[in-house]
Amino acid sequence: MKTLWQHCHVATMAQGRYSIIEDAAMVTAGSLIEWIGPRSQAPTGDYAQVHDLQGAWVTPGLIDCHTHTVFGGNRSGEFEQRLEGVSYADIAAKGGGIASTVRATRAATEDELFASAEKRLRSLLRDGVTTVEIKSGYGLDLANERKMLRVARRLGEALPVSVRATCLAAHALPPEYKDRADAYIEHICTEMLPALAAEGLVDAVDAFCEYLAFSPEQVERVFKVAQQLGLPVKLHAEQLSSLHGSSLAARYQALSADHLEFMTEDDAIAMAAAGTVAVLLPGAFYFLRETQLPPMEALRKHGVKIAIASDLNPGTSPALSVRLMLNMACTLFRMTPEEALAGATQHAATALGMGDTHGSLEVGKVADFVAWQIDRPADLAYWLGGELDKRVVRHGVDVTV
Ligand code: DI6
Ligand code: FE
Repeated sequence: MKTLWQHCHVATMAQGRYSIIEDAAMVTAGSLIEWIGPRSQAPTGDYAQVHDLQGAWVTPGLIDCHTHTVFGGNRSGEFEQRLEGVSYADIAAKGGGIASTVRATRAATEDELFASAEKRLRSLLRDGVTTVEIKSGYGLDLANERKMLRVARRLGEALPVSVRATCLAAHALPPEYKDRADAYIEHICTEMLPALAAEGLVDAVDAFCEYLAFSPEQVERVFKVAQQLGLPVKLHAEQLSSLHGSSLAARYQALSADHLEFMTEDDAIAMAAAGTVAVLLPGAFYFLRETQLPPMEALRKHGVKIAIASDLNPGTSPALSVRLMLNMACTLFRMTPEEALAGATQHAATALGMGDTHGSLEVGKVADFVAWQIDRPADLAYWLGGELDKRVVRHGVDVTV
């Protein structure tokens, strides 16, 4: 079944550039793009449907390539306490911080986690997202990590969005392993990852490489097992200090290294050589009032692909809009609106290992796109959130919510 979409301009985002086609048309056949180009050259044919996009700007569907959408409770109470002067250390000593989200996530049923995550995910979808990555990492034992990953899979079945599920068991040390980080890593490697992978719940493996989380040596043990299981890896690296986790990630051909405020030029060289995408997370930078900027110059100079994501999580980035992240990437990191949009389309797809099928509007790729009623593509990074008038198409079907 062929469909013609016309009366629009397209920012195809091919090669991570706007790659604009003015007065364009697109032909979709089922879930794929069969033809795209100037309307005057559109193939004539017997179309089952013809859509007038009313002068919209069409872009690829937005891709949020780093989220922790599934979690129990939230930490707005801690946010308020901190602003009233209670220190982070005091909050943590009273069982707050990440530990409180682990408790709430463990206490929640799968259906409860699904219901709360669905609301957050719908916010992202209303903003034009058609693909999202969702991490585990607040369960921290086999049963609870499985519960989180099952919720991620169910969200992808229930909502019009492609979900990639990432196992982040090495996110934090669970209380029952206090002072026994190596033993927890061993448990992840011998029990959790093999079981979760065998159940088909894992598309990629992630870890938090940081002095207050896991060391590069511990992360490498997890990466080795992921490699044996045939799973690609990603890494939270260089968020608070420089441990060169991003270089370690590059050695394992990681899809991405994420955060990166404290990375060095040598890390950028290693990532460029490996094709590892730099996923920058301006929401966490903003929420933590970080002052160390990611090394934009080094990333650009060495040709590292840069993606932008929400990092949606209850502790450091309660961000429900990818477009707001595009704005922050521009204002905080001085990215151009074109770079930012590439970061939430083509480069985000590459950060999920989906770069050949998603992320740009080209013949043979999946027909996931948004027709925005805007004046120019820069509008997507310009408005601070809010709702833009638009139509969202996924797999060739209008799924506007
Ligand atoms: N980096 C972060 O910013 C979050 N996780 C991570 O690895 C924090 C998660 C939380 O505080 O709940
Ligand atoms: Fe994260």
